[in-house]
Amino acid sequence: MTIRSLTSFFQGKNVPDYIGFANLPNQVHRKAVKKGFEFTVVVVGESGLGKSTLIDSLFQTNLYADRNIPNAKARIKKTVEIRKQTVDIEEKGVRLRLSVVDTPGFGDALNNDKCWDNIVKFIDEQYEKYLSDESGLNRRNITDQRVHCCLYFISPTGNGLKPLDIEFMKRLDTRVNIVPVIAKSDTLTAHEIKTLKRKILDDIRTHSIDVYTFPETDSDEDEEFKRENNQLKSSVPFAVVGSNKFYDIRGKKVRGRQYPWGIVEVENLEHCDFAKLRSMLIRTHMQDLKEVTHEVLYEQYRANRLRSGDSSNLSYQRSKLKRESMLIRDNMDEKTNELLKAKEDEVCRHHSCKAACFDSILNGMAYYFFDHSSYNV
Ligand SMILES: Nc1nc2c(ncn2[C@@H]2O[C@H](COP(=O)(O)OP(=O)(O)OP(=O)(O)O)[C@@H](O)[C@H]2O)c(=O)[nH]1
Ligand SMILES: [Mg+2]
Repeated sequence: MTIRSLTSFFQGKNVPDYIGFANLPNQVHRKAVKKGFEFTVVVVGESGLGKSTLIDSLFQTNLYADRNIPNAKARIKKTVEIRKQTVDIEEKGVRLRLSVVDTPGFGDALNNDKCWDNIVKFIDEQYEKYLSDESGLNRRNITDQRVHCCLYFISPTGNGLKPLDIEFMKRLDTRVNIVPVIAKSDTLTAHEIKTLKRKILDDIRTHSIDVYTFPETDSDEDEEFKRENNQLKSSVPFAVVGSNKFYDIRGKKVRGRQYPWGIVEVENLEHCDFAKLRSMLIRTHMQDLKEVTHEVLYEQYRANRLRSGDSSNLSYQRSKLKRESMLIRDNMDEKTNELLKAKEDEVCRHHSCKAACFDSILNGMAYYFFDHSSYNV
């Protein structure tokens, strides 16, 4: 709109009888859509549990066309191997930069001692990168590569969590939102799934593992959302099935797994929780996962980092996760608070120094103009 048309808009009979700030959400929406979204998921779990297949099924992109299955010899030596792949997906004009971090081979090597090290290191590196980008000059255009969610695959054959799962999850839970899933749930009966879910939840509670907690819904939230939120909450750990094969069922192409007695449909809610997991990740809770990552987990990393001074001797302190970053700040020990206060004082000093400089420049200019005008007179 040109200045002329704007003027005529406000002078003519088109003057709106409202101020217009009700349009703010649209502005925010437009800006966010323009910028696009970034979301990173890491899949963790024993080898062969169907991680790569599930990722294919979830995001409908064949990220793993060039899959390379290690032979027995390679497995003995292999520790953890991190593979990150990024795809740009667009749906109805909204761009999503999705990154999937795969950890093939975990639990696959003969010696699984400290097999979490590389994954933990990878997650920390993303925080470290974000931290240094934040203190750089181009803060406004930071690409967020932090890991927002970890799909933790639990074996359907176990009796709850294995000791390795517990160790692994405990190391991850202060760093990333863990969403536990029961892999290959088509190998279990409905009753077995129910029992395994209960056992896993018991283990999570007994070992104080902080998995992702769904946000409480506000009382003014619409009923449909409340119902969906509760339904998703009660499905954790999600019992999933993955497949990259399609079958014709009732005239539709359907993702599924064919058995002699019939086809397990991946997206059928009566067959497994796949559709619920996808809903939660993409449609209903992606933003919350990102917020918890930024406001709770990253804040915690940052505080620990300030306390330790440098990333190499980071002493990671477990503390109960809270959604509000201010609560975390209240919980920080005195030393961290002192450090943060010192930093804030420094910033204040910097600002007042800048203001003083600015004042003196203005005064100097006033003097200069005054001087010149008096000279001219
Ligand atoms: N029964 C069943 N089999 C599955 C399922 N998902 C994948 N598989 C099969 O399990 C095997 C391993 O699947 P992958 O997706 O490669 O497993 P992964 O966890 O990525 O394995 P690594 O990359 O070695 O860690 C393949 O033969 C899949 O077809 C499932 O939901 N149910
Ligand atoms: Mg894989």
